[in-house]
Amino acid sequence: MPRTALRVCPLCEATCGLTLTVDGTRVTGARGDKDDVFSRGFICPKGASFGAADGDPDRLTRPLVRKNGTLEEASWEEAFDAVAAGIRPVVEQYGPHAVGVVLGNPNVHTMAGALYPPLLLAGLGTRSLFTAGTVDQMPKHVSSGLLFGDAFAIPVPDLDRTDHLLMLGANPLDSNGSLCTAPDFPGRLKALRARGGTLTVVDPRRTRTAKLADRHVPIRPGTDALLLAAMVQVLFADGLVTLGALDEQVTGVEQVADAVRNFTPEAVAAACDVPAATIRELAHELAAAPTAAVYGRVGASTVAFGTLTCWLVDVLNVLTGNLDRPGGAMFPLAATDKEPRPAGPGKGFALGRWRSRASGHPEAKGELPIAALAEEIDTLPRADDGGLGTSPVRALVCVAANPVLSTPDGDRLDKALSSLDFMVSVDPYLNETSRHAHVVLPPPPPSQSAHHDFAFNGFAVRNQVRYNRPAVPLEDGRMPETEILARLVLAAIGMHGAEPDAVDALAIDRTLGKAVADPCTRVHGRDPKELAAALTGDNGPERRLDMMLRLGPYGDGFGADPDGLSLQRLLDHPHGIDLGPLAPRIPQLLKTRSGRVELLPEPIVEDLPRLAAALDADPTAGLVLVGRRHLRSNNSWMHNVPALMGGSNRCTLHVHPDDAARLGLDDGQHARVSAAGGEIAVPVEITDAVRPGVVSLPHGWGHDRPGTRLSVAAADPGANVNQLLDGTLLDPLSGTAVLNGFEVSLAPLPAAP
Ligand SMILES: Nc1nc2c(c(=O)[nH]1)N[C@H]1C(S)=C(S)[C@@H](COP(=O)(O)OP(=O)(O)OC[C@H]3O[C@@H](n4cnc5c(=O)[nH]c(N)nc54)[C@H](O)[C@@H]3O)O[C@H]1N2
Ligand SMILES: Nc1nc2c(c(=O)[nH]1)N[C@H]1C(S)=C(S)[C@@H](COP(=O)(O)OP(=O)(O)OC[C@H]3O[C@@H](n4cnc5c(=O)[nH]c(N)nc54)[C@H](O)[C@@H]3O)O[C@H]1N2
Ligand code: SF4
Ligand SMILES: [Mo]
Repeated sequence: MPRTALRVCPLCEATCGLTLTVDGTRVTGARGDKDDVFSRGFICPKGASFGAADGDPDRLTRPLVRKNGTLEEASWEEAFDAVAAGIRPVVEQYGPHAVGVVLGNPNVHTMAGALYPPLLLAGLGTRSLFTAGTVDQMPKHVSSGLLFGDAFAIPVPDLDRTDHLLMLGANPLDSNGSLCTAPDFPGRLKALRARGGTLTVVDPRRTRTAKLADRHVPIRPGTDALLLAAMVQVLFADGLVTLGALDEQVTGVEQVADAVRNFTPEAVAAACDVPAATIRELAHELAAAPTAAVYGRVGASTVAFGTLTCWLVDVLNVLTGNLDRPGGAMFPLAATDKEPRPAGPGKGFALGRWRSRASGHPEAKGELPIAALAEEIDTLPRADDGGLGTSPVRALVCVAANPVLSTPDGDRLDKALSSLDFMVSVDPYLNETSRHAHVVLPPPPPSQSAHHDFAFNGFAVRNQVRYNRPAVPLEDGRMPETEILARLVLAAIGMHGAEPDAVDALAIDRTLGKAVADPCTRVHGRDPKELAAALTGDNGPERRLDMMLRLGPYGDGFGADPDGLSLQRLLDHPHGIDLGPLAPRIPQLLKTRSGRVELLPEPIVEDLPRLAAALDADPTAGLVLVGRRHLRSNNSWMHNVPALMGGSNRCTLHVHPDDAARLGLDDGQHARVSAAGGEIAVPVEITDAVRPGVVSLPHGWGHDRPGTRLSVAAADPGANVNQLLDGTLLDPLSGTAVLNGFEVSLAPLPAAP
């Protein structure tokens, strides 16, 4: 008899609650859970294919261990023996930084990815950390670190209450939203317009989101920082600045006025290809709206001025009185966040505490640019010590990441990975990256994993909390990903063979020890052993969730508030618990040294001359490339689900009709695209949805490398757009790769015979 089970969808950031139909151990259907407190029944085509993605026959079921050069199925015991034997000698001979750790996007979609990587990094003591953040949102972390003293204090548009949304470089109708967790983003945008609000979309492409907007500004790629700086200039010049409730909370306002003085609308118009009058209107509309939010995402982040753009987004929110007020840009408060502390000065945010070995890139938020991963492996360190020792990276722990496709110059990375002394991948697939590993540890499919959104609740447009136990019992021979990572931590830190529960017990001891010693918590002065004994849950990860919930802002405080949250309360509410609309959090959340919002931080001052220089560049030179996402795709790893492939989900190059005519390209014909990192051949799709001078190609394709097990994806491999990049183009403050707005050249290829 089929039964149903609830599961929050892990396939994008919207976190929709799903009702799964389960037949035995197979998920045979998925529909939106109409009782879910947050998503209220919404589902998209990807969520509807949950069963197909979950049950993909190409998913690995057993660990793989390299023997005589080939990957063979092995027992878990053998696999972890090989991990310990691979990593420890590297640490002992070359030091901890010789072990690199790569964390990919799905870590923010799993409990394991939230709970164990911090312990792995601390236990190893390595500074060689590379994550998907530096091909994504790192500029936002840096800007928030500088403005608010906390890299995770990222404001989200208060989508359900705002009167005006200015969106740059985001296409939530296809991506379902990012750093703004909102199930049914499209419906929420339609509701904004239905209540009389306005939506402006700035994007070089006329996206599905742009089509929904009141105004679409088809900006020249890479120039948003100029546009936003000019809007700030207009606010000052036209007397439109108002800080509202933040009046006493912000430093550096006058200094910002000085810094943007020369970025007038007239000065930036040619570079942005946006009329000066339009820029003035955008600024006036923003200032005049009863409430408004400025929001920028991937197209405002993975660009040459990524950090400046992200900073200007929040400068505009501050200067129009919209930061931290209902209807503006607000800070969520997740159930597992720390209990709020009294306001006051904090430690601030530092950049560049160490530098990469080969090129001397400064760290940001403890990370090195993932675009520099290959050179950190294949190049000997420079003589001067950036703080990483004298050895290149010789061993790699890769969790839920596919950098061969998702980061610049996969061909070079391919070679570098194959030269490592040791590599372990925690990945359900044998793919372009994991094929280089000496050991592959496959997590079970999502239906067999418990779920809680540690990451996305911190970016959600409404505070709420949900927890699902596994929808399907763990198959024989499988290991939960939480246990895989706990055992990996033990193997990496020289405790191979200890019980994985020891890792959770250690985390619990540390957290409770800190909490009872902290006079600002409700458990101050209590006995940590007594608190640990009071934790409930069937396993280590559940006990840790229980602890975080109970210590958190809505928690029961271990008895202080009997109605507060605990694991048991979540289990009693399978459709989740609503924790209310977002509420103002300034000044409490600020952790800058001044205890204020520091509107013009020094690193920004130092980067502004680079922006000024962009005013003089010849904007009409050459073609530039931008990315795009498709509703039925997800980065590099969902091209293996037949139900999601085909139709318009294809790896084609969008070219404007004027450019196609100029270059002699026909629709469907193949073109050669060349840039600094290499060249690829792709079919052309002529469309006026891209502006002239811009071509667009999706990422995550290029599934034609040997040695993978991706039968569906390999049949229609597409080409890897990131092969066009050589890894040297970075936003200097955040180390984030420039994936949008880089120059390419195009040539027609003869039709295939
Ligand atoms: N040109 C260009 N490049 C881009 C982008 C772009 O817009 N343009 N976007 C960038 C962005 S925003 C991102 S986030 C990165 C993503 O970069 P990555 O994180 O490197 O790439 P993904 O394709 O998300 O690959 C995730 C890996 O996790 C595995 N996986 C899936 N589910 C699980 C799981 O439950 N557990 C584990 N352990 N593994 C799992 C998959 O098999 C896959 O190998 O790509 C970036 N690359
Ligand atoms: N269906 C689907 N959903 C996804 C993903 C996926 O691969 N597929 N990936 C997930 C991930 S990891 C992330 S990070 C999010 C990303 O979510 P979004 O940020 O919404 O992602 P994109 O759809 O890449 O939108 C970026 C937009 O920026 C535009 N753009 C490019 N360059 C510029 C520029 O210089 N200026 C401006 N103003 N715009 C520019 C592009 O044309 C594109 O429309 O999506 C997530 N959801
Ligand atoms: S919008 Fe995202 S979370 Fe919701 S069903 Fe679709 S893929 Fe899943
Ligand atoms: Mo991302």
